[in-house]
Amino acid sequence: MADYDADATELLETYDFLMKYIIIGEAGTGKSCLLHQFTHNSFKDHSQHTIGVEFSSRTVKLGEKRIKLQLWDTAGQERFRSVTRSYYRGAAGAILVYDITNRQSFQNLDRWLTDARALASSNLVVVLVGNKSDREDEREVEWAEASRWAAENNVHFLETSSLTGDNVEAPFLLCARSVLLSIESGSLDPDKAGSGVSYGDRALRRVNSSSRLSFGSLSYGRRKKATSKLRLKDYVPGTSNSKCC
Ligand SMILES: Nc1nc2c(ncn2[C@@H]2O[C@H](COP(=O)(O)OP(=O)(O)O)[C@@H](O)[C@H]2O)c(=O)[nH]1
Ligand SMILES: [Mg+2]
Repeated sequence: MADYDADATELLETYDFLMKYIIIGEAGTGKSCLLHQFTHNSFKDHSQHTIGVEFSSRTVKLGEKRIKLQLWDTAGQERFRSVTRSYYRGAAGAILVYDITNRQSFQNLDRWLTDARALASSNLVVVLVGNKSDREDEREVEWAEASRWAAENNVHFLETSSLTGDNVEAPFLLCARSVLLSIESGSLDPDKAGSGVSYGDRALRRVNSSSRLSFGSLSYGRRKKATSKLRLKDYVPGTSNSKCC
């Protein structure tokens, strides 16, 4: 009975956009725990090494838009690289994770970013995440240094703790917001194959029932140039604990 109810909910779920994200970075940085916090709202105890790639999803709301995120959690170990890289294709967003208590996981970021940019969507939005912010005493990578690297490489940056749940929603929402802004500005077309984002059934239903419709400042049928910012009243980055550029 419980399964039946779950299926019914899934069938009724509607969304405006579907976005593909990859979660990448060295093994042990907390990628699987970060995803688990985001999708289950709890810390994943006894997290095992990810074998190849694992899939999960969550629908979020940004302003009036519902966005279904397809989340591909990849193994960080070298032996899985060729498998995991094949999942990069067509990703709209990449959550690039390092461990603030492990300098090596930060030093290897260049390689991860190069791979992602080479293989994913050409409009790929990257959010750098310094995880394990709860272990301040063991910190090996300063916030300022990571922030500089992020600015030099044109990626967003923030710190999180998958253990306490601090800031874990921010990277996913920040990424979705950037992708939406790219759509709004016309630089990303969801109808184009490989863009990593597509219109959801909610959008299609609205298109069918109206010749001209609009999602806030995003309009369909006829693409108009953006004149106003998306209204993102449900997400306010830069709360007391969020460090984000
Ligand atoms: N203190 C602390 N430990 C964490 C955090 N996130 C993950 N861990 C631990 O780090 C280890 C690796 O986590 P996991 O999610 O499997 O890393 P992955 O290989 O990147 O997927 C596990 O022992 C987790 O319990 C965090 O935010 N804080
Ligand atoms: Mg993992």
